Amino acid sequence: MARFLVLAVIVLALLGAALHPLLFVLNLLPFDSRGLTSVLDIAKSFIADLLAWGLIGLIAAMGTLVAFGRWSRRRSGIAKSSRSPGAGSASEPAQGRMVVAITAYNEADAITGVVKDFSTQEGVVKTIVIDNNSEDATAALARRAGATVIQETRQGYGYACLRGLEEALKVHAADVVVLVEGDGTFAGADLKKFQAYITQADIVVGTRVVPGLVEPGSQMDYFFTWGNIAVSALLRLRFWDSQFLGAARLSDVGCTYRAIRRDAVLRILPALEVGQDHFSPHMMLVALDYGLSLIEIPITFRRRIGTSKGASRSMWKGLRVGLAMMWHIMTYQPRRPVLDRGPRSLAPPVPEDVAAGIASGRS
Ligand SMILES: Nc1nc2c(ncn2[C@@H]2O[C@H](COP(=O)(O)OP(=O)(O)OP(=O)(O)O)[C@@H](O)[C@H]2O)c(=O)[nH]1
Ligand SMILES: [Mg+2]
Repeated sequence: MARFLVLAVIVLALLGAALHPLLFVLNLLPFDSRGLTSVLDIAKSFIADLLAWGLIGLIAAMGTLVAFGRWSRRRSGIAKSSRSPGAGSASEPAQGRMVVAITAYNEADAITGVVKDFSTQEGVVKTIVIDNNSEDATAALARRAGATVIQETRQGYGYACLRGLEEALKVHAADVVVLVEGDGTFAGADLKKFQAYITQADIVVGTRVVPGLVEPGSQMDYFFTWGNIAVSALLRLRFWDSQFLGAARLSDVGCTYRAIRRDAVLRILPALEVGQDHFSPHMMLVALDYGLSLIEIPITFRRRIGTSKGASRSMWKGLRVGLAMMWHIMTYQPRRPVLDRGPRSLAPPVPEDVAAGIASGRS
């Protein structure tokens, strides 16, 4: 309900904004357009009034929610609360032993450096390269650099990621699966950040829209930065949470660099089905649908080595991928089996001594 309300507000605001230049142009026309302009003027005022009253209503509703939240918290008493953070957690905190799955399609220029960078990081037990029908020396170079190379013949970024997840599950020594691209855009050193946060969530995804962490000349220009922020907002609307403005705090839906707990991969893998370029938001949708906890962390993002095969091949391709993502988010049908609908998994349980401290009022 809240989701549709917000969408309606966005559409009305866009419509209202479009009426201004339209009326301006109509007034300049050499023929008499007074009939039409007066109707449009009324529509413009109506939308402005509606939005103004909507804003006042929103502020009133927010005030009520804040007051009600405070009142009910005081009434029930936090110390008596039986629900500690993580009560619904589906899994044990991960130990941080990682298998890294690298997707690669004609990445001969970059793959040696990427494999060496990731395989030498602390906690990495295995590095796999998913070779997606490369015609260059990607596979041979990856093997020589020390990776296990798997051939995925179904062409597509999503198929390469899916195969990466499947192959990673075969590595039983690892309890965390990391997905990454073979184009040199991501840094192995950032694995430490994923390792730190994967103890607190089922899935940790990188965000590339953090000022200061994005190398000039990388894929993240104005178009991709704003586009990812806008599509993330749509995804937050799709899985809405009134308090946090979305079930996950997301700003970048297209980042491949992500860590997933092994048990979380086992849960969502059967439901993952997108083989093309909009796989990344698809995986987020399925994860949120299945009640997994998903957090986003800032990562460094570098200029790619070699030529692009994805969204940044051209403006047109970027637009097509963006529209496919938006369409998928809007039309996604929840697929979590009814029997699986347990509580949303949160952070790992609070240690008993800390919980006892909270209960006795110690901070
Ligand atoms: N686009 C695309 N990428 C594939 C495919 N198979 C494997 N990949 C790999 O998946 C990753 C994503 O493709 P990229 O070309 O980096 O696309 P992008 O990240 O949107 O844009 P840039 O990094 O700026 O080029 C790369 O590591 C590719 O080598 C495929 O069929 N299509
Ligand atoms: Mg890339």
